[in-house]
Amino acid sequence: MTRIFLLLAALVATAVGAERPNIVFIFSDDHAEAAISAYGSHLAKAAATPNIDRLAKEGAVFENSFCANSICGPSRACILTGLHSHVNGFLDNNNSRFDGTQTTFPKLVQDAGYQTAMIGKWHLVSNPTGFDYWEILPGQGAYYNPDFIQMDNTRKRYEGYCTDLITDRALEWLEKRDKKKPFVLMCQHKAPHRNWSPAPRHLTLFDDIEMPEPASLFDDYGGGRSETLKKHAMGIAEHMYWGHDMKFAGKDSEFPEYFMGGLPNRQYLRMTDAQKKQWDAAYGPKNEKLKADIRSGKLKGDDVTRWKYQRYIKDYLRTIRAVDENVGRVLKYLDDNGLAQNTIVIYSSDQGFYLGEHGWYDKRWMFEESLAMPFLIRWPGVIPAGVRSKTLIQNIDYAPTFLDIAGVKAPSHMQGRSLVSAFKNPRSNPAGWREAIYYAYYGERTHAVAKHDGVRTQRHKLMFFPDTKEWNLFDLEKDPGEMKSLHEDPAYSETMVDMTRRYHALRKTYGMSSATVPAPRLEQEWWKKRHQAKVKEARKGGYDLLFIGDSITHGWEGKGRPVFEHYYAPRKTLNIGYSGDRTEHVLWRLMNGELPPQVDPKVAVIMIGTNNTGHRMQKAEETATGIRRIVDLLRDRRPKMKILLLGVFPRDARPDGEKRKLNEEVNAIAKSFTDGKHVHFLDIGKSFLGEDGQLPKEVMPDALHPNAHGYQIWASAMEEKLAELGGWEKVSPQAGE
Ligand SMILES: [Ca+2]
Repeated sequence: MTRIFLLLAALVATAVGAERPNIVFIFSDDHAEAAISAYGSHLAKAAATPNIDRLAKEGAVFENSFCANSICGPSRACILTGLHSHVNGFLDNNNSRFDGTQTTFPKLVQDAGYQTAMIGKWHLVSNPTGFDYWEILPGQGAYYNPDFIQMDNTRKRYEGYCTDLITDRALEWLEKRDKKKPFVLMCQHKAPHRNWSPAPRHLTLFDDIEMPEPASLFDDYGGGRSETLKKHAMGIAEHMYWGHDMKFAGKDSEFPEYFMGGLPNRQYLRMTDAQKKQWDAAYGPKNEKLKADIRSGKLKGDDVTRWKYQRYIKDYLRTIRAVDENVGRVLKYLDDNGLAQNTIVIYSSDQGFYLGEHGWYDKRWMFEESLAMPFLIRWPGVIPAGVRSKTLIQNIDYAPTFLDIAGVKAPSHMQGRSLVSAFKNPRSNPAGWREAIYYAYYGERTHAVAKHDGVRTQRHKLMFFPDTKEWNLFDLEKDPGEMKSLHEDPAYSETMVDMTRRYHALRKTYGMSSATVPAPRLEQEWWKKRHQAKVKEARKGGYDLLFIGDSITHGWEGKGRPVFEHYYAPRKTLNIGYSGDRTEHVLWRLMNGELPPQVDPKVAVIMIGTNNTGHRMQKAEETATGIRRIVDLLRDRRPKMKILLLGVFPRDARPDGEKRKLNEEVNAIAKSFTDGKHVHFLDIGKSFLGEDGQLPKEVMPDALHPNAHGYQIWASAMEEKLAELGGWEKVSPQAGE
């Protein structure tokens, strides 16, 4: 009796006493681990980061922390969703727009009673969702006197330096928040992103010292590494702008053999007169000296590259000095307001950056410098102070982690894992932890880095470049600088086999295939126009039924129109079938405007896959994975909607036709996607066939597309199920059919 009472009392005490912790997530842009002294590097001594290091002293540093796709927008999308880029839809910074209607961790913690705020660099094109308060930089934002987009979509310009201002806004929100609720604050800096413009107070910092150079500043890209490396456009020697990057006046390069012209320093153009004066006083004499030295022949060739490296690295580290000072301000606020004990503080950055390694600036490659994301965390009472972890963690883990901390069960579709067990015992891997991470970069115009993907274990890294069909293998223990690929080295043949197996296994685990990477067909004018028209039509809303598919569904607007008018027009139907589309195109459309909040039908009918298999580009299993992704996407965006998934219609006139068999294989897999409640599978293929199994010309003249009669067969065959799912009265065929 007493024992039970004590137990109950203890439980009550725990429930009352265990206030859920707050989370302050301080995030920067392009901050390489080598530029954080807690990580230790050739720069650690010259450019210390004492405030960020405080997190390491009072908490943990994760030494094997990686991104899933090394660019700004995509990394942020991975963090919000817990999903790899091909699943959350934000693949690159050129063509992507974040689909804010999908499930994200801020929405879920908000539902669980947390206050959420997002302040600073967002960079996901669409406005934030899931935040009680947000104030964001437009796109990349500006270092000097930046504009912030407000929640009412107006813009407000603040005078001052961006890193200071973002912290000001964050501290002001902390001050004004509802103090009875736990919170998640995302304080996201622009710095140290290009063009590395220092704060006025740091303009001459490091003027008296030389920064150490990385060993591979003059890399020749040999050693069996991919031939695509040589084609980069991110070299310190070749690709630095005179104005924008190197901070000379004007846009035209005085020494075009060394500096690119064409882009002025746009930050300078934003400055006040006082700011310009300080800037000119700092850069003017240094710039004049460089000009004189090149003119006199004192400085030439590789020595100019060395000078450019110094200019670049010092500016980069100067912007980090401001970040570090502002991390200190946030930590002080938490100390001064009694919040330090129950607030988890994380410092991270969207990906790493090349600080001259391989002769580069920028990111994107799967090499260590840009694959790595700094991750330092302080969680008093949970994470032991001063530990270093080797556990392989990735940005897809953050969402499940934050949910775990907030006491919310992570949705099963999230691909990352909660790091809480890794936090509690940072010295060893949690039981059953991953042995490798998967990475994919999709290729962009910017900086000419080839598309590639790969896997990394504690010791090895395998990369694949699909355009040149090259593999690269690295032994990170023996060759941490990744200067030599071992993919053809006989001593590594077993490692190669093992890593290739891991590569294929992880691609399968994450549902990565040609059928699941969202892809538009915007280069085709008719497709682009149809998409624009459908987005407009979708926004009108008020639909009870949604058709999703390819040319066969598209045909409801052609040969199927009379049948459509009879059955579906009265049910307020939106048809988003597109001739020639494969699953990957449908995925892109659904995440890019064809499923706005106004489209909330009772039922969606999906019939897709013919072109995946028909063009013989994809195997049945791959096609099915693409169909699965469409179903999962709809389940996530419209949890109440019923889905009628139709088996892919038969192709080929003869029953033993190859395409016919392939579609049957797809259907055998797709059948298992049903959950009996929201997702229903129906294979009406047989309705089109003659008794001998042949596909009659009177139904599908080209053995692929139904004619008017064929559409009647389709409507009749699914009417009973459709009426049941939509709660509609069953429609009978028109007289004569
Ligand atoms: Ca970035």
